[in-house]
Amino acid sequence: MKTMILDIDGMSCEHCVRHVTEALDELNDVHKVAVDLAGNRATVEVDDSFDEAAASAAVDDAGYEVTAVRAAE
Ligand SMILES: [Cu+2]
Repeated sequence: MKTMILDIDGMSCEHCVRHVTEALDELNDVHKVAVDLAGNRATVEVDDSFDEAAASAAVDDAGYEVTAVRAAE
């Protein structure tokens, strides 16, 4: 397990937070999701085999844009 941070554009309210949370929760390699609306990011606990491209695609499909993915410090 590791913790990653996804910077996300396009979230404006709790409705958006729920959509992004659900999109990430559906991924098999994602175990915990915490979306920070004010910070425009999601912190996720994931398997070591985490597929960044698949996670970005899932968020994009929900109507938002992942602008960066990085390991949490
Ligand atoms: Cu919204």
